[in-house]
Amino acid sequence: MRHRFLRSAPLIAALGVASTWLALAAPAPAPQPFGPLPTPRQLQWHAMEFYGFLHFTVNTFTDKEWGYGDESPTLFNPTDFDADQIVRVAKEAGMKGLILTAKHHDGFCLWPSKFTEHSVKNSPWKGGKGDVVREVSDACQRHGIRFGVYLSPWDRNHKDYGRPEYLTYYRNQLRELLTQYGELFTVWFDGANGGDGFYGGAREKRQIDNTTFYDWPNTWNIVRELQPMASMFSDAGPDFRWVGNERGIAGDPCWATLDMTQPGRHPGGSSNGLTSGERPGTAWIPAECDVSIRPGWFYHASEDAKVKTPAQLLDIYYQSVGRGACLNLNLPPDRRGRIHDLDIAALRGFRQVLDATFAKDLTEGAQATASNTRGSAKDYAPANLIDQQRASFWTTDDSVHSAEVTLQLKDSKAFNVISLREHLPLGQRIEAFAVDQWAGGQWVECAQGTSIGNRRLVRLSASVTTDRVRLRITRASAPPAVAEFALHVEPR
Ligand code: FUL
Repeated sequence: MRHRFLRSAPLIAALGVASTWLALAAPAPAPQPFGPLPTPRQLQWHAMEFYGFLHFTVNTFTDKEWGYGDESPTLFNPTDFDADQIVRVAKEAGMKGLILTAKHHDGFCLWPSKFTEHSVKNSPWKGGKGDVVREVSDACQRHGIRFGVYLSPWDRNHKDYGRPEYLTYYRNQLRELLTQYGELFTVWFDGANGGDGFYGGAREKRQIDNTTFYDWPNTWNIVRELQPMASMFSDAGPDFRWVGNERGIAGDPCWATLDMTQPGRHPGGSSNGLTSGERPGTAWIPAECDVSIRPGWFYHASEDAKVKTPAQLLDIYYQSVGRGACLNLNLPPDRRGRIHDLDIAALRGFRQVLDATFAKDLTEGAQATASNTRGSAKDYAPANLIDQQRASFWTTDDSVHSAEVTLQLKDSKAFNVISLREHLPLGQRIEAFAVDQWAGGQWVECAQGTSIGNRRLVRLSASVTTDRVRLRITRASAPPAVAEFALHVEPR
């Protein structure tokens, strides 16, 4: 309103030159947001892009993926546990945070919970005085990465699992984790549920109705109250969703929104539609791609030869982060309580290529021009696409939904990776885009795609050499708002 007021011509005339200057400098109003929008906590999560999982429990010592719940706590005895080593490895790989399985389906707690004896306090490790959650959260803080927890809803050890009393137990444990280990960036609620287990000695099958048993809305309220900036994961949100597979691969397209009125959706769950999301949707619930660096989530010596190669990890990165999702890559600590050398070597190879690729943006020093720019050219100028600032963006007048930006590069450059980002606070607006190169006196298309969202990486099969590139927004539901158009070289 204030801007419109300053723009009113008779008033400006009456106020004289100084006000005219003010009117010219006043920013043009931003476009209206479109569709469901991310919250500040989700924006923080998006900005992380790449973080890790740590699967560690009695399974590490029994060589299992799912413990039955009858494992003795004495089995948990890492010989050389080193949280600093684990966190350093994750940080050097470029991870911005780590999520620890504080309790997996077997029910064994990696912290000395007051509410059970089935924990590290009855393990020989550190004479029962150890606390893995404490050590990993402290190490994350020391090394400047974020920390989050996984607390399995399904508990094959607890006698009350399947009964209302279990919910009290689960929430008590959640409160311990939410209050004793500093600021959490996420609480990760696994969707695997019910079946046979130890259950306090009953050794039986217990089925639950996962649409009602956990009363998720009230459990989520506890997280909101105690850790308001923690983003919560479950199959269908509330803050970010499962991508529908454990291979680390997002759909193409991968929309950041879901339609929560679809049949089969319920708090904490969903049966379909998670891989690509839905557009325009009713809620901002972007995808996380979770995958292990090895076939299993827990360490098994038998999988030492099956650690994913740097090339496989890169493929995953481009198909997760590069499709607007976050990548949650699992690193399983071994029986020493450290990340194995083979995993470290793979991560190093992967990181080296990413660093070499993204260290330099070839659009530096380019001249950007647009077919349309909203309001004063300065506020929403196409130059904002190449200023390396996430907060600034190029956008168009309200009536313009398809538009293009041309970059005249400083000189001829060869590139094979294109990076695009939308300005997320205004919602996911773009539905299709294309990129052209200037070749032999004409524009030649070199890439096209659909969803952009937090990030779209286009990996070209062959490198393109040109001094002029063009981004065309070919379909959008609102004036496009683009924060980044960058060009990189992946060494191959
Ligand atoms: C699944 C679990 O059953 C696996 O053990 C693992 O924790 C994976 C991340 O989620 O649902």
